[in-house]
Amino acid sequence: MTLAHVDDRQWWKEAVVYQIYPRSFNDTTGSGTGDLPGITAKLDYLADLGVDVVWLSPIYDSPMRDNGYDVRDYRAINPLFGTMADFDEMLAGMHERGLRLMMDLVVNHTSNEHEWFQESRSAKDNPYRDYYHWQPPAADGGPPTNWRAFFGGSAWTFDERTEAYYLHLFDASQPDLNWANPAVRAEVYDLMRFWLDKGVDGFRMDVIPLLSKPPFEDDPHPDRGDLHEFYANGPKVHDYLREMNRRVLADYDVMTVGEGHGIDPEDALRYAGRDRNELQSFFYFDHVWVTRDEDDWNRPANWTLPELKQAVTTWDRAFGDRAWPSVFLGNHDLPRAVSVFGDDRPGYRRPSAKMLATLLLTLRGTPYLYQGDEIGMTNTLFERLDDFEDLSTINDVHEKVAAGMDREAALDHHRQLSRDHARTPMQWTAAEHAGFTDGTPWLRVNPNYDRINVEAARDDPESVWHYYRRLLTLRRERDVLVYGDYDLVAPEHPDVYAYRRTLDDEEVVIVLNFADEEVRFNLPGAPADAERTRLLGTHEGGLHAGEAVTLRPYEARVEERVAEMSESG
Ligand code: TEU
Repeated sequence: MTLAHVDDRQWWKEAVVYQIYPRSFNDTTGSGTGDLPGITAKLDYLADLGVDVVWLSPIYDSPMRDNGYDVRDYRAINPLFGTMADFDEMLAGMHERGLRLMMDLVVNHTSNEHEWFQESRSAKDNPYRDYYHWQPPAADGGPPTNWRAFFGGSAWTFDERTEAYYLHLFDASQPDLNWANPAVRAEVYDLMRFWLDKGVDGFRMDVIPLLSKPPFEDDPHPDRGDLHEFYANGPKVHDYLREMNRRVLADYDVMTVGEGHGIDPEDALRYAGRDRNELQSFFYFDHVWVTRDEDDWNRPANWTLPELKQAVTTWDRAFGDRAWPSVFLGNHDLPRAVSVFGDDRPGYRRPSAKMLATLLLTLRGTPYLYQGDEIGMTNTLFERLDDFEDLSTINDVHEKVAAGMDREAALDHHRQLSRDHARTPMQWTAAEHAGFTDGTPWLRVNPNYDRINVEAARDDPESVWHYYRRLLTLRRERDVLVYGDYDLVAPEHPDVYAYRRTLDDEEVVIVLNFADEEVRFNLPGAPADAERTRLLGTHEGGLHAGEAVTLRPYEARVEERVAEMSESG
């Protein structure tokens, strides 16, 4: 099955991506906000870690209501982050070190402070009017449809100036662009070329399934939990992406990945299938949904390992040799991976963070590693609503309280899974504010920075950081870890996630213990006399074929079957 991919080697299939959330990465000015020179100063760090590509969350000029996912000017650098000269220097520094840069393309919506929107709202006959979705009030003067916004409330906001409603699937400060207007599409293609011509190497495309809207009619199921099913995959979205590919992407050797909920595997193949000429890859979120209430993304759910395995495996199979997967466990919208999928209690944090690193870097697909996960950064403590910065968290608490939920209960959801957990400043050292800033950080540093920081991790050969580095080296050396088939073993096992990666006569077995206790595990289907050598693991000792083995809490093992006539012996 994978042969098609081996025959179609691509740098972006072999790459490991590191996501930087610029506001929280490294501050060089004492403003309390990370900046581009701060990233440039850490390029040696990234090269030393061994990643290949940086995905930079938005750095464009923005009022920062949604931390840059509300763009005011697509061709200007947010002054909080620096200047265009800083950007050019950062990009040159990346390329000098063999690193590539993916920008975040946020073009489903702009900020309401974008010039296009300012023009658009000013008069009904303004040339920019159709850059956005305007609708007259319903007969009762209310919003044109019952659509709800992802960040709470109606998806329509009334603008008195022209007595009309505009559409915003996210916050009211993020009006949706009207992709049905060819002038809008031309603007987007132009701004993409602007960045590509500067030398950027790709785009992560924000909420791409939402570009084309369904007809402006009532959602028949307004109370359903996941709104995406109604808004995503609109009638023209594939026409737009094919046009974007033809008019822009086809001219550059770049990496593209689509982001967004509300897609099933068949939809994903429409966006990222090899023969589709749209995007190269797509993120899936089903493994994250496993940890959430199916009717409320902002509510944690009890989950089991077989469900997680099934989500990942279903998507791997669906992509097959028809599309290339992208995998992640954390990003800027999620709580910390070790706190969700692992165990952040003292004594368990380190092995479980390494175990998750093993999963991320040995699944099939391009791995996306989120800043701080390489040192096992954890969720932090948020007590009061005032401790949060994220607008989606704050809006959700308000909405739940207004709907009658106990305030503490509403807050508790976000104490577990607010987006702010991922956004606390990067922990570089044990110095004040974790060495992130000399000023006052925009969001409080996690108090565990005195123990969990890059400096301490680099000094300790047993750290999560060194383990990541070894894994990254291993992945670079082994085609089987990139292009090999993935086959799940023991799908129903409640504690162990085990799978094989195979390519021609190479076979690597990955065994991960997700339990906080010892587990006996017998690798099914392993011939009793097959020999295995250990490539990497969280603990000492090797798994012997056909033999039950005792896995220690959160133990991970990566082992290779030694072929009989193996040249390497
Ligand atoms: O997120 C899109 C998205 O899928 C949201 O539903 C997201 O999961 C949200 O965090 C739920 O609370 C993208 C960006 O990654 C996010 O940071 C932006 O806020 C959002 O789009 C709007 O641009």
